[in-house]
Amino acid sequence: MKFYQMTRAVLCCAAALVFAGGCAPKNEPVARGASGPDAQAANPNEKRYPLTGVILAVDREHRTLRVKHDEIPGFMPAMTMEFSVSVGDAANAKVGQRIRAELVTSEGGDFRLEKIWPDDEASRATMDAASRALAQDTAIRGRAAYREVGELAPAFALLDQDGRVVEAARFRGRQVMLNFIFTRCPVATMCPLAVAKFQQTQRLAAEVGVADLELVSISLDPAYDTPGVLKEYAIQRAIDTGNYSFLTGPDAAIKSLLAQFGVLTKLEGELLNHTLATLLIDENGRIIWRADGSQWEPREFVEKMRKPDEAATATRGMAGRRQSAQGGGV
Ligand SMILES: [Cu+2]
Repeated sequence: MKFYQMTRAVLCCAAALVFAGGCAPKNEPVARGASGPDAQAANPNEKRYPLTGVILAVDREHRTLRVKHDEIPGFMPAMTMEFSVSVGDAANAKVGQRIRAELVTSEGGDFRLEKIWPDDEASRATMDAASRALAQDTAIRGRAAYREVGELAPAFALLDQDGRVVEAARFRGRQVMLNFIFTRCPVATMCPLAVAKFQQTQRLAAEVGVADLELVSISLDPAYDTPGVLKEYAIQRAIDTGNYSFLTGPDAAIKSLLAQFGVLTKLEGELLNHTLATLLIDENGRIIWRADGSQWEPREFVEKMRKPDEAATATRGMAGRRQSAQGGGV
């Protein structure tokens, strides 16, 4: 397979990464469920229109939103309507929130919204600025865009599974475990396994008393993985999102992050092939460990995390040194 050979060649000289295999069986079309976007796009009775508007009411039980939408050129004038949405989008919807989405109409007269993104001025400005800075930084770093262990992790501003803007700075003072996944990944040993291992790590870390851990999975398929899609993914897997966030955002930002974190993706027809990397970032934002491929163990990461007793020892040690330094000075 060409991509495999190419990645091996690139990786051999760039870094000792291990290509973990494609995200779909070779030479076989990806089976998409009836709810997959391609199945929807292929449905001749459905039409799609870009829509912007403001949420006026949320009915979580019936999964509907009342939205005051702007004019949809060539289809309908501005008006207030009710739309059905997914479980994740219903859970995330907030009254007064401005959104952009795709309006899907079917022959039965059903109006549904998909690909819902928060579209308020403030979040957009924060994410666009961060995305531009990140793209510029990646371009300037050029071939050195890939950040080695020991370097600082790049800054970013993305949206989490609740549709909230999350900036990298929020994780300062916390230990962060980070990877890239996508919700439609059809290969059990790739993204689904990576997420399951993050959950195991989350439990194991809590058991040994690591209280400042944040787990972060960034989508490498932002065209499909909206906050609502990530929300549903987390709900379906009963993920404790107290300290495990799923992030998505502007395509340009994701591309830069993939380059800087050394993860390769390639769309081959319907298949999104990608490598896997798992990173541990310390309280100061420095990358202290990475594992390439899918063979890492939760235990090896938890061993590398700073434990509360170590933190106390380090503080005591520092205090001790300070005292003796002061003593020496007097
Ligand atoms: Cu995958």
